[in-house]
Amino acid sequence: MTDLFPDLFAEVISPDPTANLLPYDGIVNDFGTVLDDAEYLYQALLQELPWQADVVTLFGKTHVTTRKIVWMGDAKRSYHYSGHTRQSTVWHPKVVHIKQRIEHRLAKAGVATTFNSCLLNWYPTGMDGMGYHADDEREMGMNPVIASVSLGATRKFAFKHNVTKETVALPLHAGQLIVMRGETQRHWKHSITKTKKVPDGRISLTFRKIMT
Ligand SMILES: O=C(O)CCC(=O)C(=O)O
Repeated sequence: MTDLFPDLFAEVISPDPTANLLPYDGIVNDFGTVLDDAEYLYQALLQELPWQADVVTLFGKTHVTTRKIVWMGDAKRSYHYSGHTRQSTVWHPKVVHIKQRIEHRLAKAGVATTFNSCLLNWYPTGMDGMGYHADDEREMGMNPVIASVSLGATRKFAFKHNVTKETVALPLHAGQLIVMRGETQRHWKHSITKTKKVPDGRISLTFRKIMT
């Protein structure tokens, strides 16, 4: 395993957003801390959003997760993953504001894109995670650009290559932005690994562009 930041709780100090964290078959860029109001946003989104349990079907078995989600986006969009279709709720103004800040940051780095949906995940403690999966649904097109922003507790984000099984992991801190793009979803799976060491909650916002 390539552990890019061996100390999970070390501060990420101005990483180079042009550097590719993956060794091959995809692109992941780390923009470091881009939200300086992450603590405020964590509390606000926790209180203000209609969090619901997620339903995941794997190998024919359906599970209700302790992780909670909100799927937000432009009107009348639906999105299919893990065997289930979700309808988006209307944009929350604070999420729209985060989206605009992320799009602006990406444009400055030459990754010009706009997002029309966002999956928010709330992990109440470190014992809530998300297993290895790829965001490779047809609705997102061939090589989707997915921007992921973290709020709350630091958690480990791990990638595993489909064929070589090589892994790459990095901690995601409050306010940090990473972007997955290129062929990443075709060749790598990603996960939020569970841990007993993190008692606190975390929210991730993954901004995507769904094709009509
Ligand atoms: O919580 C995260 O950072 C990962 C979320 C994720 O993998 C997803 O929404 O597909």
